[in-house]
Amino acid sequence: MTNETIFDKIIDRTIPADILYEDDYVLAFKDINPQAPIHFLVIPKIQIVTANDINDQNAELVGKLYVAAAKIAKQMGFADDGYRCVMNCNNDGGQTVYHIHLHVLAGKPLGWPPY
Ligand code: DGP
Repeated sequence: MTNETIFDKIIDRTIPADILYEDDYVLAFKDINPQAPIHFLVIPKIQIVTANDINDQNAELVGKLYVAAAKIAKQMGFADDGYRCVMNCNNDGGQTVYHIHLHVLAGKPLGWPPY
């Protein structure tokens, strides 16, 4: 599956998003349906469909999602309080957009387990 998703439209600015960070490789923007006081997504600018498609060739790019999350956490001032990074995979994981994205949730103590 390599169909375009809504995230391609956010990358090319066809639809608006509240963008927090961008570099040559990744884009970060606020989640439209926040599940915590701070909730944004970090996505690669090229489509990787699910976590199952992460491999040795794209591992460095996937690592950049975490690098961006850490940079933003420091810039926004919640790095020391803490945060959660989640990547949902396929149906049981709750994935609805088939372009991998790191959810970054913060702003309060988060519950565990997440169900
Ligand atoms: P997931 O269920 O893990 O695939 O998460 C998809 C997330 O994407 C979900 O939390 C809502 C968010 N989302 C879906 N469509 C849009 C959109 O058009 N704009 C923004 N900002 N977020 C979106």
